[in-house]
Amino acid sequence: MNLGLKKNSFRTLVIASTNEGKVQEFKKLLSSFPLLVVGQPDTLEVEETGKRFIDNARLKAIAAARYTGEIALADDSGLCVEALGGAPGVYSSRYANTDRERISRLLNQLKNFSNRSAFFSAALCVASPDGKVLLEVEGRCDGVIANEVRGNDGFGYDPIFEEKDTGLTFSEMGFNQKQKISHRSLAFQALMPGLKKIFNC
Ligand code: ITT
Repeated sequence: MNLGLKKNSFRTLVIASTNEGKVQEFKKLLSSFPLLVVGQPDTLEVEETGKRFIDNARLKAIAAARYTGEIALADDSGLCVEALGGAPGVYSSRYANTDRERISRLLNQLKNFSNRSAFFSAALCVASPDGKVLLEVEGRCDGVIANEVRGNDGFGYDPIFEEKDTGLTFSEMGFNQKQKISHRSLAFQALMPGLKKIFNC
């Protein structure tokens, strides 16, 4: 794969996200890479106008790469609930103002449903400062929405997402266990070979 980049020309990777929980997960996932992994500047705002996770990941990666002049990795992710026709989906972060309010709205909406199947989806995109998409991948993790919050770790919807094989919420798992099975980790594993190529490491 010729990506049209000079070998070793970039050593910094910008995580194109304003979500501290995501940025921390990526820093851990990338800890073995010889890269300076930084969050995006506070001054950058990107409107997420896409209908699909991958569309928004692309928008965010390209905007951050152009803005910083560095290679950028964006994640657009969310929780898709079967009984709600896939909602909140790409609107997961806009479902309410805070994590606590988002969780309580979702639990409330599902009060009268016995079908609590759901999945987390993550689309990752890596872009270069000239606005070119270098890599794109997606990952998914299936589970159900718990009846109440459980566990202390993680972020976002983690306390109510019960992973299907373990029966544990992401918040009950802690990072190391979540890392083996989460939507973001699965997408990241698919991204890794291409990322190594880009950074020649
Ligand atoms: P950026 O767009 O700046 O990255 P964001 O929080 O707005 O930040 P998204 O638009 O991708 O990110 O929205 C994702 C939503 O889904 C957000 O509310 C997250 O907290 C939630 N989410 C994504 N991955 C999650 C995970 O692994 N655990 C819990 N919640 C997650």
